[in-house]
Amino acid sequence: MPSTKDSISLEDNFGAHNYHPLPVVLSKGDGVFVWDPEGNQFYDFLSAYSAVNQGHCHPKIIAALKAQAETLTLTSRAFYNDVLGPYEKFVTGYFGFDKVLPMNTGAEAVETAIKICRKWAYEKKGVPENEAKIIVCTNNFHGRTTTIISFSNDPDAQNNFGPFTPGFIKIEYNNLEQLSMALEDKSVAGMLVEPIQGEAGVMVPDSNYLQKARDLCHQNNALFIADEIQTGIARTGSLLAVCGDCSCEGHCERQPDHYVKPDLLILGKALSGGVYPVSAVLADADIMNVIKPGQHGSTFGGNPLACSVAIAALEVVQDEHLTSNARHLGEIFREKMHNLKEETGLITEVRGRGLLNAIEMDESAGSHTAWDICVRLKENGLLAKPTHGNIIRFAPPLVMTEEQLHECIEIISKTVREFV
Ligand code: IF1
Repeated sequence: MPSTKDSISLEDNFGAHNYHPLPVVLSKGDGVFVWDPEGNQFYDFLSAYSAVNQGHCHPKIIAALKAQAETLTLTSRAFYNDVLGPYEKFVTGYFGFDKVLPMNTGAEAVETAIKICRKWAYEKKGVPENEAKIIVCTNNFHGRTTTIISFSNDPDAQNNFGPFTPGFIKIEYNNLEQLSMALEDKSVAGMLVEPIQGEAGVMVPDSNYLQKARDLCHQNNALFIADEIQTGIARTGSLLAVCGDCSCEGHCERQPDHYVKPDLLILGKALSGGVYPVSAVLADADIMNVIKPGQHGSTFGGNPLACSVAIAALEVVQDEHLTSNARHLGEIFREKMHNLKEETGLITEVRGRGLLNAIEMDESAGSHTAWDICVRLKENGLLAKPTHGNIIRFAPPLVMTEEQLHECIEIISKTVREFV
């Protein structure tokens, strides 16, 4: 296998330059650890942006992948297969919805939810054809397709990719007054929102925001669409981030008192444990049934391999109590980061829930500092990457032990102190 140097050179020479990775090459992963070609070990504190919640190469998920891969991988939806139905029963029961529309990438699932929401608006709400609007929040991240970047306010995501898809209204995140005003437009079909804005820098809304946002949507006959691609599947210390900062054992979908059940739930990433592209949109029948045969789909959507992997990935979350582990370790992590903030004066804010956390470096420290800190973290054996400018996101696999977390906290603290 190529060395670190050769791997980087090959990517530079033959790959599109659509990323600026940290200068590290990964060649092996196991649980919370990854290794480079020279055998250097690192703690993974990004988890492939929360796709590897179950840890790298989880044996149960890999076993499911191998078994299905030797049996039947893809049938297309031109025919039935004997894995999709059992998966659909499993995943709808797991999250408490009537139906699921299986897709592959997160962006495909977001596009799917947008299409379902628009179709529902025309056929159920009576919005005039081609006039449906969907409310989105500023600083959102929902993927990189042309429609999705049409409602981004990130210049890098938008510049020179026009013309853009119309039909989206931008409001401030965590601003119920603006939502209420936007909903006065009767052509509004729904609201698409991240329960916690990951890429924006792990922005956690007020505790009652999601509940009140959904209530406002329903008062105005509009759908509440939760993009849990990054926040879902135990990452934030509950099964879904729309469960809020609850203390129950994660399966809040059956506890309506605090579970803000979305009309459309979008999942991806850890739905497969990072082993295979699997995404999904879940909804109850009255909404999902607006989609009729031939109106939506994809070659790989709901393929047997994806379904087998996803069942195993979700079983691991339950069997290994990843929800409560994420909640417990997250509390420890934020407490220690708050201490580091007080000690060093370099950190202006510590944010997060469960094991989706971020530290915001003091502006005077400059955005290069966040990058430089991540380079030093790598040299000290821990991988993390800045989001926008001076914010560093910390999101380890949810299988991490408390002992390992304390070791990582020591690495992070020691490294940040070098920059005081
Ligand atoms: C990249 C960001 C994170 C997502 C939410 C939909 C999608 C994502 C909330 C689309 C994907 C990924 C994309 C990846 C890096 C990563 C990311 F930095 F881009 F913004 F996590 F914050 N909704 N997020 O977070 O899912 O189509 O990628 O499967 O594009 O670099 P996808």
